[in-house]
Amino acid sequence: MSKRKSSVEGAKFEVLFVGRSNVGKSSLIRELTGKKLRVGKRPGVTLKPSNLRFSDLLITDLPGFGFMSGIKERKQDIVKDNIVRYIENNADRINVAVLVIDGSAFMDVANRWDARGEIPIDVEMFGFLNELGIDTIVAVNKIDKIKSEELNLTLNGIAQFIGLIPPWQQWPQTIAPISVKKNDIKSVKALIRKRFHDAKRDDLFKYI
Ligand SMILES: Nc1nc2c(ncn2[C@@H]2O[C@H](COP(=O)(O)OP(=O)(O)O)[C@@H](O)[C@H]2O)c(=O)[nH]1
Ligand SMILES: [Mg+2]
Repeated sequence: MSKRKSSVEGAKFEVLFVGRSNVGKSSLIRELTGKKLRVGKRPGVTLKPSNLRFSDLLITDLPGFGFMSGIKERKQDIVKDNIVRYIENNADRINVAVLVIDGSAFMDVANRWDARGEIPIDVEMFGFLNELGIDTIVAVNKIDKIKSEELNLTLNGIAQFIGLIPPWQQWPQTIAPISVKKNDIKSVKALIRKRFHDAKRDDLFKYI
């Protein structure tokens, strides 16, 4: 049987989006590229990465990891294994990863895990990407849900958790507070473009 030509064939520059389910990955990709990605009926049920292709630019949306209500633990483990395998197998081609987190929920969730002596899954993922030498941007989404007087405190807490010494403003190449809902994504867009520019690929600006 003939196989459909792979959407990753010939890709030279990959931007990878990763994060828990429901943090806004697909919404962010849609807002950045103007292209709608395949979206599952139920959040997090997709097991496989979905791709967008623009010339030799590959944009990958990984399935959401972590706890998903109504989805069996066994399936969550499969998703996590698939994600880890995908990143390991493609680390050489991935120029930049965008770890999307829900800024409005992160501190509560992370503190709960921390209190149990566990490493929060977002923190684990950031460390994993770093270990593989993958340049990573942390897009802190849903800041519209954070009270303005608490924003700096929250961003400092997130920085601290992922091992970046606060204040968060010391890490302008890494931490990008955004609100896809409010259409405020310029910080992450600028950071992705910076990676294009550093790779002498300003021609990719027309896609993101
Ligand atoms: N309040 C708020 N909601 C958002 C924001 N971005 C995405 N959402 C909502 O979060 C939910 C999950 O978004 P989705 O893109 O499907 O997340 P994914 O599972 O990570 O791909 C949807 O209901 C979005 O409308 C944001 O910046 N603020
Ligand atoms: Mg999605």
